[in-house]
Amino acid sequence: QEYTAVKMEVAEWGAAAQSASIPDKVGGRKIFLVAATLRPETMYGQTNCFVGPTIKYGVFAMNDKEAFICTYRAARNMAFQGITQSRGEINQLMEFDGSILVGTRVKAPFAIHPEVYVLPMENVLPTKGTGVVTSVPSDSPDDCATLSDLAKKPAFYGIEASWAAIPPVPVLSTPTYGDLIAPALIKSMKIQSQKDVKQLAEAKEIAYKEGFYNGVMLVGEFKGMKVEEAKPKVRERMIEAELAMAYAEPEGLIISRSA
Ligand code: ZZB
Repeated sequence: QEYTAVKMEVAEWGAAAQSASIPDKVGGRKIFLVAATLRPETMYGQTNCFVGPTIKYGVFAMNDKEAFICTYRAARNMAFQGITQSRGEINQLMEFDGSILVGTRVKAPFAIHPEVYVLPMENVLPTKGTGVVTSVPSDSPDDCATLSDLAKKPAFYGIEASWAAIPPVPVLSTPTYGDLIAPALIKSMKIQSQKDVKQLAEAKEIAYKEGFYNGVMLVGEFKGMKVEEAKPKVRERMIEAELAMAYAEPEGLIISRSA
């Protein structure tokens, strides 16, 4: 899979990170949560960022100026994809559980909400992407369902209610589902929570296909353009701005490099 890895710079650590004395910079390096996405064109609609509270994350030096927060597995992949200063070198500076990151505010590249909160998600897979997921509830049924769980029981999830109360931002429109495809699917498929994984997988398939083949951009530089065309352009813009980079999972890397 060829992902876009989006750099979300830490703007302010949450209470848990502050009590754990996580520094603002490590060895002079800025710190970024790095989220792997297949939908760069939806980044305008980010409302928060998700981590798995029980997943282990590291802080990895990429070069003298930047450190990334992601899983060890992702850092190792990055080390072989020209993202670290020297090939194959993994320089881990810290390690903690995702729960430490909850409540931190991060910068969300290209988003209409320039800063968003890090929140917990039960279904984050440690074996996919970077283990950090940027959340777009307008177009991702998983994100939409998780946010509604969090909004219902903020104390249970250890968050402030307001962090999960940001309404989905319309990013693209499809003829069948309108401006907010994920909430529309959640409603029509009667999905109750993030635990409804089977229906959510089905809803995700529909949202991917509808958005890609029939979607038209509602916001941003490529407003009015078909999603199919806008997608690589938004990605290119983010990469040019050094707010993102290409990131592939191992199988994909080998195939794309030898092809
Ligand atoms: C933002 C976004 C906006 C995403 C959207 C999807 C959608 P897939 O298809 O299963 O490969 N993701 C990334 N890493 C993880 C992880 N470790 N655990 C759980 N979810 C993860 O999934 C790729 C998508 O799953 C990624 O793209 C990311 O969410 C999430 F509007 O980033 B996406 C219809 C989906 N729409």
